[in-house]
Amino acid sequence: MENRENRVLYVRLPCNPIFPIGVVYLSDHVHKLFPDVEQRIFDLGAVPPLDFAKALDASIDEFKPNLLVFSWRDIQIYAPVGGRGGNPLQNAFEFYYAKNPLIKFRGALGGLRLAASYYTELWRNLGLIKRGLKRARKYRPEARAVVGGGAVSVFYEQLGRSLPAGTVVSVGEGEALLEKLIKGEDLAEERCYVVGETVPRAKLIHEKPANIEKTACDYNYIETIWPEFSYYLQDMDFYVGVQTKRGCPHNCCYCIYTVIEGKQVRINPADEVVAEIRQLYDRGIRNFWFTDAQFIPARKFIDDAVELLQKIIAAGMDDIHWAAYIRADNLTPELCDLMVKTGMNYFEIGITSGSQELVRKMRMGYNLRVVLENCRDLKAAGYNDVVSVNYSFNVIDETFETIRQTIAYHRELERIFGADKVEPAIFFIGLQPHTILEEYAFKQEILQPGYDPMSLMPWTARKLLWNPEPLGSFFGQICLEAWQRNSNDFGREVMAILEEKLGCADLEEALTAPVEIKDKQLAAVN
Ligand code: B12
Ligand code: SF4
Repeated sequence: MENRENRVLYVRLPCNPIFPIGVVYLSDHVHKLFPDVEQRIFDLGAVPPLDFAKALDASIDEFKPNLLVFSWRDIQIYAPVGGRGGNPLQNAFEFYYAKNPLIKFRGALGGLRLAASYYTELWRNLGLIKRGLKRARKYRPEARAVVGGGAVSVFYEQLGRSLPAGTVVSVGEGEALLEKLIKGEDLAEERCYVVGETVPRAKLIHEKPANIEKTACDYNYIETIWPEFSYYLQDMDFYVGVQTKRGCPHNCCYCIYTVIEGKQVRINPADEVVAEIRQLYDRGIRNFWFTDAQFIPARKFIDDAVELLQKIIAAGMDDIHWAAYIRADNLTPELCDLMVKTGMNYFEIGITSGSQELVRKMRMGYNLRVVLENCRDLKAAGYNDVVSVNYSFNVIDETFETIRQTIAYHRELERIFGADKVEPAIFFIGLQPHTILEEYAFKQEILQPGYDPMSLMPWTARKLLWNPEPLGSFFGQICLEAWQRNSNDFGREVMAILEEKLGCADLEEALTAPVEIKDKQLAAVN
């Protein structure tokens, strides 16, 4: 491909209105390397569903790209919240666990509706990719499609089967791959494969991402190639994504971020991050989501977080708010103070369990006692906003005792922040490929290698929505009761019912893990 001829169209596939930071960064990177390449961003997240095909056609007819960069953010929908096809967790649990046949039937119907909407979205997105490519080839017969993004990174092996031959399927960050595509270079070394030509290498997802130092995104340029940019500027409650680092060094058994982004943490220079925030700030944005897998992945990155927050203050942006995933074991009083001063007004901590013993078995590397101490520091620094605490019950070796410990832990967090400020987000793990938990499921013969991780067929979905017996049905009943009592406050209801039924442990018990790990199975998997 001659540079001069390249016209790159970025199509963000339909998605809830989350800022399409992935394509923004990719196009910024390409522009910095190849200023002559014509680019355009087309965001289907800002288009009503009935108009998807028409709008895509129009965009291709107008721009006539020879390279179509499709960005697909999310596919998996298990969550305790209302998804696009209803509340997936509730439907599944009603179907699996309800004793009342009417509720079971409602769950089955809900599940069917959900499966229908899931498969419709899947096929619709695949259809949009095919349609776009075909249309572009009317103008540029050599036009090529490349697909990537969070969803593709997780399901790259499965998605390739349904894409047109010649499509490049990308895993993880796309900057280096696009560079090579534009230069017309060989892709063999990149984290990708070409449908119909190459097959994904074994362990492709475990390969390290390219080490590219990120500079501030140039929004002056972005707004010239993205006519709908203003859509995201209108709603002032919107949290616009800004990345401050990539990678996570941890090994949490169910998590794939650490594989997608790699274990090596790469810090985006603080001055560049601030310069990027400044450009958005000058356009009226006041809410930012630091899209890092973890904002403070380990203690050695505390200084980087401090530097960034100090520079935000020095830049005089004192009326912003920000949110992020925070490993609260990596805070210091100074950092807490800066977090409050710079306007952090929401954060999520994914401790998964309040039992130190289980946290250790899940290989999460958290010291729960330290988390509590740091939360006290954060409160003392003046943090008065909401913290969402992600719990996933029944991942491995859960017992009534460890549940009681989780309740004790949660109540302590409530004592620190105030019960109204601590939101228990009850997730059940959606099992993902390439995780330690998947290997564990193979070893335990819960899943067979070759299963389809994207299947929503009830017999597979029941295993992928991780809630194994013997406690599976117990949790099923608890959740059903919680939805019945108050589905708008599901997490708190679950905690209340568990406490009514099982009581609450002594906090000290929760914080102390027995030295001897009885069950080393999960640890042995890795
Ligand atoms: C931050 C984050 C959030 C934040 C977003 C905040 C915000 N305002 O932006 C919050 C908490 C809101 C969130 C919510 C959800 N998230 Co989320 N989130 C993430 C996370 C940690 C980072 C995403 C991100 O912005 N990264 C930074 C940008 C720059 O990277 P990027 O967009 O991925 O783009 C890069 C690459 O993907 C690639 N790329 C992107 N497009 C393309 C295209 C091509 C052709 C190529 C070559 C490359 C390429 O290059 C880009 C630049 O390097 C990822 C996990 C991860 N570590 O990636 C999950 C992730 C994207 N989320 C996921 C999910 C499922 C969700 C939810 C749907 C969960 C739920 N069930 O409720 C919700 C709802 C989202 C929605 N659409 O409504 C999944 C999606 C995959 C899947 N399993 O289906 C991920 C991958 C996590 C996971 N492993 O499960 N999320
Ligand atoms: S700390 Fe968070 S991002 Fe890192 S491996 Fe664990 S769950 Fe994943």
